Amino acid sequence: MAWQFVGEAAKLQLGALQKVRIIMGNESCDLDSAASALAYGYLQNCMANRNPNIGTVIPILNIPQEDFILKTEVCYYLKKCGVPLGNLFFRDTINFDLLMSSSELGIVLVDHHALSDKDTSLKPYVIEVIDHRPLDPDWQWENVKKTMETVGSCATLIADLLITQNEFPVPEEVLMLLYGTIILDTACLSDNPKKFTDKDVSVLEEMEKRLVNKPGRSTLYSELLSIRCDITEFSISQLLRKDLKVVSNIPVSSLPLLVQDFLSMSDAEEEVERFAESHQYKAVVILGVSKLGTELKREIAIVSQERSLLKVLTDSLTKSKTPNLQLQPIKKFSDSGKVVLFRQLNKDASRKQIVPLVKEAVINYERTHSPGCSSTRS
Ligand SMILES: [Mn+2]
Repeated sequence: MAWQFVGEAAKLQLGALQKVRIIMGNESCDLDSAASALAYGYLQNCMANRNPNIGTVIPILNIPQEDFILKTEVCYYLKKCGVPLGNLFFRDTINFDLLMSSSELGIVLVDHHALSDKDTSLKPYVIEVIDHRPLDPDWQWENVKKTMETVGSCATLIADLLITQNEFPVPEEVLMLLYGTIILDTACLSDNPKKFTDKDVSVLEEMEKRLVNKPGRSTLYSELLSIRCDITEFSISQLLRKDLKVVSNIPVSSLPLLVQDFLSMSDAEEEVERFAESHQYKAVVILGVSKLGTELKREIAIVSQERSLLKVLTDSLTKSKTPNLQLQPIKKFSDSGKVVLFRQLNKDASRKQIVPLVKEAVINYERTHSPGCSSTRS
């Protein structure tokens, strides 16, 4: 039972622990972050059983608990690999302030190494970093134990640490958890675009030698991929939250379906407005992608009650030259006047390119519309 320590940690009274070691992935809580935290937690817990200096090992998922259900492939695959989902700690169910004041706290960052603004208070407690991104010059982590190598998946680095040690057994369920993660992160070692390195391949092959019940690579990949895209059970607001980036207080939500189809769901427009109201967003930008076979289609909608903001955002996206999104209006979709919808003919432009355009538009808008702003300028 590799995950027994997860269940045991759930029963403990956190404020009463002398030493605690938290293993934490990044805020997207994708499969890589979740699997890396759990698998490294397993190894650390084995070490802690011999070395009491490590303390109680607790892997946490770095999202609010209510958002866990949105990470369909993470829920599914953790469960499949035997992780007791009901015993997991999440970002809002672990009390860092309590741990900082009552215990000797050590934090291991996996699958990221740059802390977000809200996490900077954790910095003095970080004792180890394991990441597969290139080193961020602002986050050098001097005097902290570092395992950093640019590979396809952080799970590759964790698996490497596990299979190159022989002090502790590596259970099948721990290997499987990492194995599926590497398959998903590297798109099953696909060449277009190439998301893997020689190290991902050699680690994967070594794992295959050890796995007793291994599914075929491509079978496992399509299984995980189809579950990641399975949105049938979601409400409108869950869909909007599933893959969300908020920039200048405007949410830019990515959906795995065309925006037309999304907005055709019953009460979708009202639900989007309710979502905006409840978070005090003045507008919502929705990006839809659908892939049928090899054909990729993209659409963008902007929803806002504020006509002037709607216009500023629309102008910014339609008039952008870098990149030129090649937006083509889709005939009036709603009579409310609060929604504009476009087909995006430039298929290469993704949210990464669109977010800066939204940000710039909002800054311009606020400069001209926020009361008192122009009068305070000298
Ligand atoms: Mn990763």
